[in-house]
Amino acid sequence: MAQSDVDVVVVGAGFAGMYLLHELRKTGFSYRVLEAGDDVGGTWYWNRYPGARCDVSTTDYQYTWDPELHEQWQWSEKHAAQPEILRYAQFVAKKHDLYSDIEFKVRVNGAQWNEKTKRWSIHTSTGEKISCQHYVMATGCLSVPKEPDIAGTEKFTGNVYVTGRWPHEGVDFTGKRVAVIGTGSSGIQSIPHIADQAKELVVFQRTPNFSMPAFNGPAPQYRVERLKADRATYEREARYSGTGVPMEDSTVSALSVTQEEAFAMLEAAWQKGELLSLGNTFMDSAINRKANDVVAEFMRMKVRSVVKDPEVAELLSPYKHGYGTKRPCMDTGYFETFNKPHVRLVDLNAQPIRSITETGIDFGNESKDFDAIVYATGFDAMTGAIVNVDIAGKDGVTLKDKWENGPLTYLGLTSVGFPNLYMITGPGSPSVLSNMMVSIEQHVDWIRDTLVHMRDNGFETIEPTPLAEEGWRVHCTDCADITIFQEANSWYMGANVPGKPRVMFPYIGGVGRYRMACEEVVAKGYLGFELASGAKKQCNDGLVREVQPDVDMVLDFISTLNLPAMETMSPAEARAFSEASSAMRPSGPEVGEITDGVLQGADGNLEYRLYRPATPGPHPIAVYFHGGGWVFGSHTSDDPLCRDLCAQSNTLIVSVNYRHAPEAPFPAAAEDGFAALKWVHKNAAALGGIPEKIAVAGWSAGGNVAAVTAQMARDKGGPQLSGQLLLCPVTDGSQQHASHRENGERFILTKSLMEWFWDHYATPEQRKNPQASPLLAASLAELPPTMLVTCQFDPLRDEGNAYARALMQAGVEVEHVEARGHIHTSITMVDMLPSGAPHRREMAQALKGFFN
Ligand code: N01
Repeated sequence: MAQSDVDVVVVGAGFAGMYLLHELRKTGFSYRVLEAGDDVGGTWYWNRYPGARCDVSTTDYQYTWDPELHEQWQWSEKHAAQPEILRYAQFVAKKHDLYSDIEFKVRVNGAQWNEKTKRWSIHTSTGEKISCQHYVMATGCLSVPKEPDIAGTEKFTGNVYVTGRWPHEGVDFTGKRVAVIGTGSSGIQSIPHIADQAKELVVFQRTPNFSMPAFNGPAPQYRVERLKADRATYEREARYSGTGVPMEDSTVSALSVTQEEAFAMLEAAWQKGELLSLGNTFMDSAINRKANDVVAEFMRMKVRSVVKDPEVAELLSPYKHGYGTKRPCMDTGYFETFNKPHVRLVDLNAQPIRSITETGIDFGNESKDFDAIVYATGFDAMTGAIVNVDIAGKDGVTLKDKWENGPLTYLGLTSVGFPNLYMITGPGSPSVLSNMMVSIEQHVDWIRDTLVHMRDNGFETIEPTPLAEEGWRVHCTDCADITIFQEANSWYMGANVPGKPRVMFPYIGGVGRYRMACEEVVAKGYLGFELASGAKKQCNDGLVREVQPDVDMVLDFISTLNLPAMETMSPAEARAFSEASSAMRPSGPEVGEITDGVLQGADGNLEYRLYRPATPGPHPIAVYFHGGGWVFGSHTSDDPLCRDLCAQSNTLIVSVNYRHAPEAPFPAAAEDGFAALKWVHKNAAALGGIPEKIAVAGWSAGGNVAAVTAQMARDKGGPQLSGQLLLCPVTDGSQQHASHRENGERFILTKSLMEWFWDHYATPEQRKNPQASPLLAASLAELPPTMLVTCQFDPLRDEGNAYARALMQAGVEVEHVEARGHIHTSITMVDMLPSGAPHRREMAQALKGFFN
């Protein structure tokens, strides 16, 4: 007789449930494992349609927790077919005697949290109520087939099949007239097999999909060899990789090579026959639509090379979504199938289905009879299996209600209001964007370790805090926002199920980065969780990820370079270093014209670079001052930002090479700033600008020069400014603000580097002068309208914020943007950090606004 009161209830006996069962047994918990099917295998139990295969190589799609399996189980192919994967699951279940502890044909109908007893009550389809402390949903992400939302489905009297619920005995289509609706992975894999048997096959396609041949055969030799040589390193690489399969991250932009070169690189990846290699050819295909178009065009070229009828080839070629933004597929002979005389493609956009009828399908202005209809129409992905169970947490609130506008989880594992509930590969974790085996094992390990931790430390409950959950939602959104995934109507976005909220369901920040976040949470005493038992509580509340994801990646990359700190260099070395770094960045957008010239500074000539918009002039002018701590940088050093401002704001930018410290210390930069403004104003018409429409702009120390120049223009009788644009400006060298300490170490501009800059530029006494520290000016009244951007993780944040506040108090019109998750340098990194783009747009808008 099974216990009705256990430590843990696990729902699902796919690869996740099986491994968790093994671990619970090993760590001595009592448990019940419930499975709706009558065997193990989960997705590979249900999806038995012909041609079903895994498109991750068998070298990677297998358990790692039992090393003996690598000797005891030999895969026959690179991409294992469903029957073999199911046999593998059965083999593992037998080997570890898992069958004896799994209850098959049992569904969970409901689960309620009891706040008094601190336990879950699980209601099963057999009428049983099981009480448990912990409740784990190992129900899979693609386990609930979506209802086919097509009129008349109930009318058809012929045979109906759903790819995700395929008959165990198989189906013989020989001599039959068959319709397949849907061309996702399941359709694309099954269609060639159905075509082999059917007398006539009509494929109803709403959206063509990207697919590459599986080139099935033996497992990739180079992976086999690496595994043989050092399995531990290989597995570790997989766990910290982007997708859960070891792979070198591309450092090549698809836009930095010719189309010929790009296609040659894609061809090499194609020939490898690895889906993830193809998507990984370029560093920017997921974040830049133009880069993605290069891959998409390559894929369309491949379709054209196979499909003989050019019209059919065109219909099979995706144009409306980017490569990878809907799950790309792997096939065996899919496109070739459409060369067969008995196979027809119907484009549902031109000929929509009017209704399924008793005998067939009415579409466009045709009616066609079929013996069988196959629905390959997909799943209610990621949340379907979770919200279809009536799960009521604290105060009776159901997960379905809580997730009405999109799933809210902490780490994709847990959710506020649902203590001791865990989801394996849930929404908000890499899940379906990863090699599922790696993600499953990680979640099982995390849950096991958490349960053991709670038991060892006498905690009864664990629940995320609202702050942590909201922070994770924001982080997941930040990750998705820098990609082009949200443009597509994919099931990743919930777009395939009518009424489902449109959000990015999986975490797109990468498997390794996700794992590091989970590890950090634990290392920081379960950061963002409350652990409790009666009056005993432990809560280290906080956010595990706050820096913008692309900025974080750059910081991590830089930390691997072990670069010397700039403040340990001489000014000459620092200048050379800064120039070498600048040479490696993307150039920024095209502008109408770039010319270099010389202008009159306070003490001799200064170089300048002029960026002219492509539109007919004359244009408003922004006199721009570069960053570099008054010590390095030049009129060309902020080139990408100046181009971006010029192109987006339709403003003529004159970037000035003011004199640098220590050769020309305070007040040289300030005096040059003012002199340059006067010169540009005087020569505005000759430069193609409008003298009455002139603003100053600058970043960092250049922001300081711009702010001081604006004050000098006010105090010295003009020129009259239309505005000042200050990005992360230095405004106060007289004191240490809190952000100097808080953000003083990890974020490129460090506290000690800032001190080094000041030491070269101005003495402590000079720093009290408003021409060094504009915040200290006696009055800020009557300064021009201001756009001031400060960054959350900038040491200069607080002095920038103080300047914005002081300007407002003085009655100046101020737009103050506090850039969340950004660092001192990130907004200037044009075409490198997409998260900075919205702020650059805001700055350009502000510039435009100054002149209107
Ligand atoms: O489902 P899908 P799937 N009328 O949602 C169309 C995994 N998987 O079962 O794109 C007409 O991708 C729909 O059209 P549209 C893998 O992660 C893995 O194929 O919405 N058509 C689409 O063409 C995969 O992504 C493997 O416009 C309708 C298709 O049906 C995921 O499972 C193998 C329609 C559904 O495609 C799901 O794949 C198989 C309607 N009313 C699956 N409704 C491997 O590892 C939907 N469609 C190899």
